[in-house]
Amino acid sequence: MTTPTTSVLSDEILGQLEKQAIELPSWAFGNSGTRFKVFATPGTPRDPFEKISDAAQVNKLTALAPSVALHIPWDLVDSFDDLRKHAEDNGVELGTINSNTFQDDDYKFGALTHEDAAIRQKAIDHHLACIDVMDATGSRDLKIWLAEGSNYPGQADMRGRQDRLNESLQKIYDRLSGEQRLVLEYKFFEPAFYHTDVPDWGTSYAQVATLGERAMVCLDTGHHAPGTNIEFIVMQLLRLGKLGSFDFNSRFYADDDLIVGAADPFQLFRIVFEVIRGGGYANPDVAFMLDQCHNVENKILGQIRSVLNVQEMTARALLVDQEALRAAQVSGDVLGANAVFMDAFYTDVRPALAEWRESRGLPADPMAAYLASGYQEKIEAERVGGVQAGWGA
Ligand code: PSV
Ligand code: MN
Repeated sequence: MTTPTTSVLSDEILGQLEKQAIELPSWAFGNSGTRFKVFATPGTPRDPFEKISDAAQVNKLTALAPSVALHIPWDLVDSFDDLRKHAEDNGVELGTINSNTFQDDDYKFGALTHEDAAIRQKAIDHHLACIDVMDATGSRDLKIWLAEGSNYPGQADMRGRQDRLNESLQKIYDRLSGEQRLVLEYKFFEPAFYHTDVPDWGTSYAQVATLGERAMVCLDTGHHAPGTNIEFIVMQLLRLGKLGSFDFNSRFYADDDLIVGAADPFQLFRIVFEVIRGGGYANPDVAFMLDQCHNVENKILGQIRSVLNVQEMTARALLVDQEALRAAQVSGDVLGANAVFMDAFYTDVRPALAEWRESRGLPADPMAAYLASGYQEKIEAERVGGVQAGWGA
């Protein structure tokens, strides 16, 4: 086999790749685990400022991750102005604000859908407080994922819950201003196991469609049943103008939150291909975010690996010869069309990307550069004492 060179990626493709921006989740830098055990790791951040510092390392070494998503209340700080300044000093921005109505006893039977108007109002008020945070951080998107549903047939009035959800969302949406948007994430199960109030893209779409133009759908790649054709959903939401954002991650079984592209790189390629095909790539209306946890691997390296995986599959998707593909499709050349698609997928773009990185003053191998940087040793030495941040703190 010959070694690919930069010629594998044309200047036009490199120009497209230069526009790529992937938002990192603050919670990826905290300790996380399963319901069985959360492992502590030396050097784990103890507050949101340290999470931002770690996220900034990923951007410094890859130029791919210019913003960081926050989760409220996990990332509450006394001064969001200070946090914003800390981010800017470190070369990144504060991004999407995620609400959290899944860790409060009042929400056992629902939050925005609850039968009790007082609890619904409490959940609405939490979202309004998140919008206040957005005003301070300059964030554009409010991302809402709801842990609401029921465990047993007959337990809940599913129809009434949809109606209450819509009313609650409208109250939240109406508080947004300027460029701010609401993105509603869906998930087919967990923590409820019989029915979930926003289980699929269709329900999310039905809900946001009535709110207004700046209400969109968030697609978390880990939130579908096995075998779901996720790229079809991507195509449809782009077609409808309602794909607001991605939460990228990988799953083998449930909502595993593993490194994007680790479980099924071909699926990631297919998804990114449809994003490009549908005009969603490097389009500010479609935010690329990660939603991952690193339970056993180094967290900063896990995030570097993740953004590189997205970049590699994007480069491959950009390599698809769209004209040849279209010609094969029109002429009914089934295997020819498939071959055009697979040729791009099987092209190893890694050497070309490494060369390109070096040409831009970035390390050819960001993973190795991180290990050689001394940053990990520094945080392990400095961050002793205090309480390590975790998923949920
Ligand atoms: C829910 O499983 C989810 O995907 C939502 O995006 C939450 O905000 C996030 O995970 C918490 O890790
Ligand atoms: Mn998610």
